[in-house]
Amino acid sequence: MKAAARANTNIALIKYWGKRDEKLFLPMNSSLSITLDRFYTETSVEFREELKSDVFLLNNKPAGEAEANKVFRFLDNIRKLAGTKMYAVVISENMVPTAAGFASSASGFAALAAAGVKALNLNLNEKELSILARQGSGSACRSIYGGYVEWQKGERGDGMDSYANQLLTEKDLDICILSVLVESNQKKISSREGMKRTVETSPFYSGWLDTVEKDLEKAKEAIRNRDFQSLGETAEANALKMHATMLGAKPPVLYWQSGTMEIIHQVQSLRMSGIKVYFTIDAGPNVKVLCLPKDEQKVSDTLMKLPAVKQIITCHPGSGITYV
Ligand code: 2P0
Repeated sequence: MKAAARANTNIALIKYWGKRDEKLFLPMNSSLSITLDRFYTETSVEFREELKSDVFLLNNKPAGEAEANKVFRFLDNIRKLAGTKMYAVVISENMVPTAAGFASSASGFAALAAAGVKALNLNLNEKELSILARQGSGSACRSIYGGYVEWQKGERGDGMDSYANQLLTEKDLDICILSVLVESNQKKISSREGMKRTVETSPFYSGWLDTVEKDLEKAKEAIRNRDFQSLGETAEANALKMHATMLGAKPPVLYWQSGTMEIIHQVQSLRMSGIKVYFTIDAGPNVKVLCLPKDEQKVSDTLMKLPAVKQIITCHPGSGITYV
């Protein structure tokens, strides 16, 4: 009873920020992302009758307790679906370097959901797989699909209408996503903690909720029309709004470093020179810069000259789950 799957990570253009149900990972707002082609998690899951407990190896080592417990709790969800009590050996390879500035939880739980379900021969469609992956980490529900993906927040208390679906495949619209890494020694506040504190204490959070669904509609229209400028403008504004809500939290959540600002200003100045280039920022100091493939080299060379920039990794839209 063994299967293995690979899932790519994703970057949100309209951000998921805030939960209405922490246990089921139900979001306050819908979101939209691009699945990327460069960073992935590959996971094998083997259920065995004789095991007395679950085992989780991450990058060839037993995982830390906190990490392992998240995985074991997630396996409970799969066991419940299958009506089995069998324990499993989970072996995960993370090709999402921490330094790349992407969370590995999206690709991690998407790959685990896909491999676990296949190992038990459960017949889940993509929607059901997305609902399952969501319960490991919210953003994981988007990594089931390739290309451009929307996560509908849903309304129900049981989360059965909170899942992702694909808007365009990775082949339909190529854009370039530069992951621009900056120097930082900052102790990180996890996304999970950051969004919780924001929802509970920020007076600006209601402003976020007032406009995020409009941003989502604008982004979807831009994707439909292959309008890169509108997509970039909408994504950039949405990211800034998300960070603005965090600044109002108590105590404030500030992920930016001085290098983050340098990149923002350089992107703005490239734009003044006529290049269509935009940025988005997640729960960390690194910046993801969006541009058209024809401008990739110029944008990358210009940003690399900034002293605060350590490394740039160039990504494009990538595929959804694959079985290996
Ligand atoms: C996103 N982020 O939409 C947002 C934008 C970070 C900033 O999803 O608590 O690891 O596991 O559901 O998905 C990162 O948070 O949080 C995230 P949990 P997750 O991509």
